[in-house]
Amino acid sequence: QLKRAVARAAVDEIVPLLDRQTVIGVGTGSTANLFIDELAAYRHDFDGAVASSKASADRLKQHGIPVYDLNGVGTLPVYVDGADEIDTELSMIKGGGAALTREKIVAACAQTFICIADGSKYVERLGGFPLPIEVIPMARSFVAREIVKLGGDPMYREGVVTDNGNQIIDIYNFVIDDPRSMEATLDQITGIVTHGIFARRGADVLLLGRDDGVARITR
Ligand code: DER
Repeated sequence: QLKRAVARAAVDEIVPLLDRQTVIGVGTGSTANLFIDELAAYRHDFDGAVASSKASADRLKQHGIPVYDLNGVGTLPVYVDGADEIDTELSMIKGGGAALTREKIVAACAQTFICIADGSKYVERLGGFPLPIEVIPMARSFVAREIVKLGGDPMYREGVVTDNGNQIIDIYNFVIDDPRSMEATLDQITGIVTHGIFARRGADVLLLGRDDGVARITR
């Protein structure tokens, strides 16, 4: 299965970075979950992990892997996470799992971001996947109006509350020709906590699962 192959490749990729004191950053989603499972099987040569969601923290703990608060650790050598889309510059759309804020925070603390994904996520241009944004609840309608001005179709992700107590809007029909520029534009909109464009801080390595094996792609 492609996802398990990239999850295993990610463990192989990080082994040279690990020693008994190492704490790594771990993402959220079905591919990240398989990475956690593969990591657990390898479990003897690193100290623990910082998780980008309660769900990932729980999975790590179930495997007996120590989970640390980000405030208790310094720079992480590596962050391993999936993506909803990733382009040829290794810019990503993330947030399908509503964990984008903590994912972006832990990624910001890591030296190397390793993205693990199956081939369907690799695109020429971002925007086919609706762009998730995390908003402060009272600002949801204001942000939606600002998104319409930018040409997107905002849809409130009903019934979802993030680990931070905020809400998610998904932006449909939103073509992102220049991810870095759109990242800066969205960063200006008051009420947006985090948007799902990871361009300024994109991935450093992509492990892409294809029928013929796992491709290792760098910028
Ligand atoms: O929500 C997220 O950012 C996840 O990383 C998501 O983008 C990838 O989830 P998947 O591995 O289940 O496709």
